[in-house]
Amino acid sequence: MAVSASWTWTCKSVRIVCLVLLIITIQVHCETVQDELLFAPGGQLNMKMGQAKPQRFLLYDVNPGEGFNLRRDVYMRIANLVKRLLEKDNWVLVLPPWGRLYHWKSRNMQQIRIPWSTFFDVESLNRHVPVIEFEDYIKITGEAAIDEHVYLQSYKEGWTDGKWEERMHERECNDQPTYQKNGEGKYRGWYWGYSEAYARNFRCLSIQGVAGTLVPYLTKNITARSVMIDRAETALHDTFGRSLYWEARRSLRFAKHLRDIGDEFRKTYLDSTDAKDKTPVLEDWREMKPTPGSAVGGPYIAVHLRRQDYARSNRKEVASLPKAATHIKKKLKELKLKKVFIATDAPVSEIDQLKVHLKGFEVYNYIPPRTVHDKFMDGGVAIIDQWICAHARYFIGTGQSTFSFRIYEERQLLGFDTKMTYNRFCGDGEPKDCEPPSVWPVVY
Ligand code: GFB
Repeated sequence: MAVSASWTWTCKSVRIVCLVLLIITIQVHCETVQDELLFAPGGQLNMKMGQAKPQRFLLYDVNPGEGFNLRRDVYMRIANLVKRLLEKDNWVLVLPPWGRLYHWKSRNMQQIRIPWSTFFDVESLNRHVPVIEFEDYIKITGEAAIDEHVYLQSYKEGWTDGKWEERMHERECNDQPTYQKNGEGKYRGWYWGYSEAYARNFRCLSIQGVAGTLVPYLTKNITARSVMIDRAETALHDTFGRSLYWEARRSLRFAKHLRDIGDEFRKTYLDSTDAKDKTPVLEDWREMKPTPGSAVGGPYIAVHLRRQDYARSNRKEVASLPKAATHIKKKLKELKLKKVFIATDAPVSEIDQLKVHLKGFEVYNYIPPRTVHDKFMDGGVAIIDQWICAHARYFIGTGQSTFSFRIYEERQLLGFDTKMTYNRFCGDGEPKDCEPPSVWPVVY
């Protein structure tokens, strides 16, 4: 690295500043070199500087039927699996592109091959475990190929003597796999919409246990460079509710561009800003540790009213629109508020009905401009809704909905009191004092 003479001379009078600048420059340079070595494309085994272990890649996918917010939960299980694997080898988590979700119904756009950066802050994820997008994986390894595709499944015979115990065995596949070997010996099937992608090998693994059960399997039984864990939801959380669980959750931040849109809506319609609401967001999640109850929230109630398949299947947790409206009005009066923000997957006709029931109050819902919807799609709009809900003074969710669960967590991470957060509508099939959602306090 060349440091010019004139630059050094100019710095004479400000030696300390120069020294600091020099150290920073060298550090940045070294980090860049390290990154280049770690992620150099070409397919050869790359070594991390000062580390003799080869680079390995963990990919994963989830049951196609699962929704956006359960998938976020599965991410946490896998991220913490990688955390444990890093104690043994030099692993990187490859983020499975988003798409083809049952609930993402907008048909005027192609919702596949979506990188995580569209929805989440990838730099924040990286502060917990090393992650890369699938597109980067292709660039680094030279092709969209996976060495080992491991399909998790349950035990055909069920639990041993009706008893649950942790266990794991390679077995014949319970069902005919949708991934099939072609004439070239490549396993083809759905790899997030990348038709060129394939696996070199495919096996089924019966498992009953937490994600960490896979550590010996991935370090001893399989030594391939890249491994994909499919149906990853089969493996449970290692540390549910404990500090490592929360670290993974805290790192799973919404993308800044989506938060900004939500913030603009709060400011324009709901008289809500971070300064007034006492909900500051620090750049690095590791430095955020708000005191529970420190957040005040904007002067509005937010609700998440899950409809669509929930309402159609007559789940007992679903409140009818008049019943939900009665609950909202009662709370608005109690908290002396006028505004309610409604996040919902309901059709416009149902939202209009709800507005009629809430006459006399100010009812808001987020309708994305065409440009926002085209760019960030149904997933992005869902996140904007969640972000606005996360900043309300009081929140009411829908029982059993993972969409609501993620809002409960988000509010805790912003410093809201659990009483202002862990609330839900009682369904028509439930008593008036139905059981509230379970509280999982953040552990730092
Ligand atoms: O997120 P999610 O897994 O939550 O699935 P549940 C619901 C999806 O519906 C979201 C849309 O990801 C959104 O695309 N959606 C729901 C919403 N509520 C809202 C909302 O308030 N605003 C916006 N913009 N979109 C589970 C599913 O859903 O329900 C399972 O994961 C299954 O696959 C089960 O269908 C019955 O946990 O509520």
